[in-house]
Amino acid sequence: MASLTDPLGLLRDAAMGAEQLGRGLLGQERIRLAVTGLTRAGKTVFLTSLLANLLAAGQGRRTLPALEAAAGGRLRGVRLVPAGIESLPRFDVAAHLAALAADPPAWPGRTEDLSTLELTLEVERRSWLGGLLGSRSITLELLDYPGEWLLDLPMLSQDFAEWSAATLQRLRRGPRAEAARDFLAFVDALPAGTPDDEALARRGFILYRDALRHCRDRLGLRFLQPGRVLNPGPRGEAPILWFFPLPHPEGSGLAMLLARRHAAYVADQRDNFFEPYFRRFQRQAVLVDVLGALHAGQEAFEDTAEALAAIAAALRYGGSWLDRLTGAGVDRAAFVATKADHVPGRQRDALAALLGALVAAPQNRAEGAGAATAVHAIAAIRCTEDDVVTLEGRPVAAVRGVLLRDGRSARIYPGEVPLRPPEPGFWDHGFFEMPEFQPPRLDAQGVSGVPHLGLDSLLAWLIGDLL
Ligand SMILES: Nc1nc2c(ncn2[C@@H]2O[C@H](COP(=O)(O)OP(=O)(O)O)[C@@H](O)[C@H]2O)c(=O)[nH]1
Ligand SMILES: [Mg+2]
Repeated sequence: MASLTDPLGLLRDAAMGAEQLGRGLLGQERIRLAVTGLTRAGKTVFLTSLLANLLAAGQGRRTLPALEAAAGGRLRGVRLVPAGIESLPRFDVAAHLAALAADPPAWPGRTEDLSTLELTLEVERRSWLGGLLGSRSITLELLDYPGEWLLDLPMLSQDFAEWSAATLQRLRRGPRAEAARDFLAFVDALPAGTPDDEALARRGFILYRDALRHCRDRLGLRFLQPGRVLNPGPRGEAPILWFFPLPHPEGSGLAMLLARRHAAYVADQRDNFFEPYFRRFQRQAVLVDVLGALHAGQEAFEDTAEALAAIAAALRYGGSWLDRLTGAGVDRAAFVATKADHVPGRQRDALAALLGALVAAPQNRAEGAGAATAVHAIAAIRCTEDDVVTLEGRPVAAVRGVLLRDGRSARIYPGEVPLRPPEPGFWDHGFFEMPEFQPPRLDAQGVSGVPHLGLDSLLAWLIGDLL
């Protein structure tokens, strides 16, 4: 059994149990749940909390009541399936739980964003009179992949010239132009028919990559392509990534080299990511840091909205070439506003409403086929309690939590979450305080789960019907 000095003993026990269980599981039921979101949306924290709370529920704790209610029974056992011969990285649940169990507790470290993990769930069924109806074993397969890659979907239908034109147009707009100044100066100086020169191609790629990183890290922008430049994934940075948009994208020489790489990249994403993974998963959670986008300001918010619209369209559209990718797979997709513990109670409803407005923009409304969608506002790991502060003599709803930067408890008035995408005037008031909170410490044996807000209701909607 797990001991106090071995905070992750529970995990080891769970893995060992799964080995025995695994043998009897061939041909058993399987639920495939994919989780995505742009960098820092909260994917790693979400999966860590999901696992901690499922493992605890398997030990008899009532950590996910809405899920158990939807399943019509109790989770009797939850086990990690031990690593087999998978070619993908495994979600490092032990390291993430160890971070939360440390003193002081820390957030899970940054991850390479493509990983999988499998669990077996044993659900005990009871009739409404309380009689036991037996139990079922179900394999839950989780896939964590970077949302940035979904933004490559529109690239599948563009050739290099079309992609170059659209990308350069976006890059010349607003604050992007400043972030991309060196890159734009470089490509604008390249005449049509520039000869094929590897050093030049390399230099252009590095300038382009730096511009994308600047847009993401300093401006909070999200609609950035290609996704693997920002998030190379387990296969690392390879020559097929070394392209960038050109003002004269046609003809021979450099243009042809970049066009060949662009085509190879698009084909590679289609064959090695969209086709094999996207298609196999029935259920999809799309995590969005809506509060972070509000906090980052108008440009960042509108850009996040544009990225989200592209992702939502990809998941919902029926009858198009996208349908060939999505149609066979995802039949339920939940859009999830994360980190909702940064705002007090009523504002969490506003947060869900705002996300609903963003993903239901008219241009995304699917006709006919496509996944059923829902919006949720959750905190995978709840770090705050609701509280009240006085603002200009008036009591206003606030939250109270321990700040990561100095370990002190603070009451924070976050500002008001708008119900709809805000009017320009909204941004004048400098919305939104959003400090990093310290996560609550995981108990030493990891048996009581992790406090959350709404994780169980989300899971009930996403997979409850399959349990
Ligand atoms: N307060 C709070 N912060 C969160 C929550 N989820 C994520 N965060 C914060 O967001 C950061 C990024 O989360 P992470 O899961 O690593 O994002 P990823 O890049 O999508 O995997 C974390 O380090 C936390 O600071 C949450 O439920 N509550
Ligand atoms: Mg991560």
